[in-house]
Amino acid sequence: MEQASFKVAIIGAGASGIATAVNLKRMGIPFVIFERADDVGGTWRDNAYPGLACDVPSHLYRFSFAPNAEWSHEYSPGGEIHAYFRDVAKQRGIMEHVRFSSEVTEARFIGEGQWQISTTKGDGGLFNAIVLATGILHKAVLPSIEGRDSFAGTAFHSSRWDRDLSLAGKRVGIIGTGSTATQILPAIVDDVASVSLFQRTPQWILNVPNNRFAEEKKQAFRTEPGKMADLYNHLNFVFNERFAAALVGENDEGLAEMARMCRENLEQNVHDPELRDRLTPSYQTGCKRLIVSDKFYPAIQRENAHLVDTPITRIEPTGIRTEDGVLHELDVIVYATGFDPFAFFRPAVIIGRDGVSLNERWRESCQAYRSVAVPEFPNLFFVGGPNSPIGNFSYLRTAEVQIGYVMELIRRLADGNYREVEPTQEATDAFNAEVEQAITRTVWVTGGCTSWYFDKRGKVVSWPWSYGRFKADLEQPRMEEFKVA
Ligand code: N01
Repeated sequence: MEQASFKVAIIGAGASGIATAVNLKRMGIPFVIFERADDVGGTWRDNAYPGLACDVPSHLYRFSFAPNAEWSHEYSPGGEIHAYFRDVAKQRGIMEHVRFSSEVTEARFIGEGQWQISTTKGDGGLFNAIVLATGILHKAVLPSIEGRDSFAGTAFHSSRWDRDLSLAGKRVGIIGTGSTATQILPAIVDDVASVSLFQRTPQWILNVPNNRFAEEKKQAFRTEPGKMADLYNHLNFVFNERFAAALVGENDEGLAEMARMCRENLEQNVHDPELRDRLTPSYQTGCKRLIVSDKFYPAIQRENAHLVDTPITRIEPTGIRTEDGVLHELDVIVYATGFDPFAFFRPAVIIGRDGVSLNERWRESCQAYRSVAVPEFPNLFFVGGPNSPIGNFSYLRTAEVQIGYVMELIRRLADGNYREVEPTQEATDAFNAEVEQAITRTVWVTGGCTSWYFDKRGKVVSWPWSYGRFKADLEQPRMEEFKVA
């Protein structure tokens, strides 16, 4: 028997919030989305740096329920992905459910299966369940380098790119060598007077061109949607089952092949042996998130591009000084220094049963039950929660699998089967113990690098098994591992 007033709050109108909303709408369950910004799109709204593109193929990086024949490239530019999410939200009638510019400051469990939500706009209220769809890479990290605030030029984090900024004729410094920096550098090298890349650790790079889709190909996708479905399934297999399996120790041949391809890319495309040496990582391929680019090596070899691998000493008003005493004079500094993937819903405050604070509980380590729920926080669910497969599968597939599972629990709540549902502490501990053991076999741990996958305890927090296991684990809730009331 459905409860007449049952209502769900979704926090965040990025990809996972939109997909959650589409599912709730399909099920006829009322919901509201709280979004702190004034537009949907999450990370694809926030990031606007030159060269921004997805490193997951376009025909996989889309919702399973919303194929798109119009992608311009094999790997979509960021602006196109943002437009896609906006279109899906509009076409599926999601926009009218979004409370824009309304940041959730607190969610408090008040008993009787109810949560009280407070927002900056004062438009919160009571809800029976919450889905936290707050994204993974939204809290920018600036490096703690001495003198950072003394720089007299323009400086900003890569995710805060000013779309009106012109870099023409400027001397630009980029700190970092992750996916972001390796996309920015080739995109600006033609415009700037010079670009210096401050590298602390080199990266393995797979040479993958990003071709345009010919009009005939798009037309074929439009007229025969089955072709898009086949491609989606094929890419899902290659990416989630082959590539991801290689990272977690279940496809050693695949890992060796990836390593060979990256080394070949370096050897064939970086011509000066000294530069090649400086660009050669000392850790195993796949340890850090693999970079796909056919543009980075050509760009870093351009005359006005400089690789600076002497450690940074400090930032001064006119530039960056390195340990060899050299001052690299700059007009602009771009911090491509990544994100804090453990911020989750924060800075909001979440208070569960008996006043227990999730912020406190997750101070050192964020632990959840199968990436989607936490004991003592009834009816509170995560999409992209702790131990989500962050370094391996396509995030949209990950989110959809988690949403399917969460929907099953929400359906039971909405049907009145129970008023409250939360995982048991025993099941949560058992899951986390299993993760801790399994993660030691993954290349993220054995590969000899550090990365943003490590938490404060120095432990990698990702999904240490195959995509098959992820799907199987989240196929159906095992109700014996939950407490219900
Ligand atoms: O950040 P990162 P990102 N001094 O954390 C360096 C996704 N993404 O924004 O390796 C000097 O990877 C740091 O050095 P080190 C994707 O999942 C996706 O590039 O720690 N350097 C590193 O080189 C990706 O993995 C797309 O030694 C400092 C860099 O900063 C994730 O976002 C596109 C430093 C940070 O690299 C994050 O990528 C872009 C310091 N004090 C991003 N501090 C897609 O295509 C940090 N660094 C979908």
